[in-house]
Amino acid sequence: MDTLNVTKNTAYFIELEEKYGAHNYHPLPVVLEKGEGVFLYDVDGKRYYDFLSGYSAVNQGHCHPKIIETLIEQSKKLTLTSRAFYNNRLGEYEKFITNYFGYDKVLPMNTGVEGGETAIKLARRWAYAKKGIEENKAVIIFAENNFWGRTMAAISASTDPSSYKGFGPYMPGFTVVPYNNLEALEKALQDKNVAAFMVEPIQGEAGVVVPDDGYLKAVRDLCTKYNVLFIADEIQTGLARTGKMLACDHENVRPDILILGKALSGGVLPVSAVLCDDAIMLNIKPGEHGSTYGGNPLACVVAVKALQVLKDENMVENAANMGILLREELTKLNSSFIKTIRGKGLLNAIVINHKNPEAAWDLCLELKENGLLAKPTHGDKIRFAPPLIINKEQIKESVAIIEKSLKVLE
Ligand code: PXG
Repeated sequence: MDTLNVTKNTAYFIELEEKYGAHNYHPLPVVLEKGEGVFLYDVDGKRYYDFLSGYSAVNQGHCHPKIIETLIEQSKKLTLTSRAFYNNRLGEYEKFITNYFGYDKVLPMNTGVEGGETAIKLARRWAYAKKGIEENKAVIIFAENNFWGRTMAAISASTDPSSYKGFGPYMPGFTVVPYNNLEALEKALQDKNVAAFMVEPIQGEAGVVVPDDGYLKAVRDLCTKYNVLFIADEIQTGLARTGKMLACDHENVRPDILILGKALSGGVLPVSAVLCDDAIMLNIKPGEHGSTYGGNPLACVVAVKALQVLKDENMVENAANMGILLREELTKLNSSFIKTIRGKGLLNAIVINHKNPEAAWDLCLELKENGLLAKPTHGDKIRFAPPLIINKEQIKESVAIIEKSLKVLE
């Protein structure tokens, strides 16, 4: 149905994916072939504002020239050695990123979900080696509606049936408390076997759910009080996305374990990182964790450049300012079809108010027609998260596209 309105060229590529690829996604019917800054271009040359940014992997903008230049230079020299040997890029990257975020050590991985897995292994090991929890008894607490990927551990922590249903049995030792609920968290922390609480400072995939002011600070205090590790999943919220370098910076809290991914490479290759201090990190010994590609020299130089670019181009400040403007302009539309506008910095979502449950999808199709790409999440929510280099005029033009597109819901 969705492909009725597309060109022959577009239909060709969609049909290829349908025929030869697993059906584990339901993309919008647009086939992209080029990205530049805040824009994407389809195979017919049509230009779009990218309001998804690869789920916040492309904070620095598509094909950022400095990141790409770094990628090309290093890729001519050395790309992968494995961790069986040292390479001349890893140590420099480790020094750079630990200084950047203020932790003793980093453990490099690739995808975000591997970062989450790594954080949990670190927490369990710390619980046995340092906290004195009996072997195999450690408990990790998660928040309801968390999303941190698709591995068996990640779906075992999930409360979303479309993530976990039909894939059991699940990982033991996980419990879930409601998000943004300190009472429930404190109750769960009474269990002496709790090793860690792993939480997104703003829940991304759940629909950009922003907790009450003071939540993160209180989580920090509770974790300290009960000698439990605070693991912040900043894979989507981190790296300037919310108008601070980390979303935890909004409340000046420092997690015990920080997980980064996505924009750590500016959308160029999968690079994730887990940061913590020695008392936690050094419990894992040689041979006990790792990854073939983790810490490869290409990823290392790309990550350094991706982090430098965030600072050099003032993306924290721009995300904060453009986020305020975006929410103001959306509010001014005063549309009866928008129930809620929420977010921080350039991590935003609207909740659609419409009797048709397909309304958010229909609106995204219309946005695409009018030159803006966004994707619904959980039915009625649409994330608005452009690259952090977007400017005032571009925000205004984007909101004009949104205003025009909303008419499709009348
Ligand atoms: N943590 C958070 C907060 C995330 O949003 C992950 C971990 C996992 O990252 P990787 O790199 O393993 O996907 C995410 C991922 C998708 C999709 O279809 C992914 C995310 C959000 C929406 C869709 O892969 N975020």
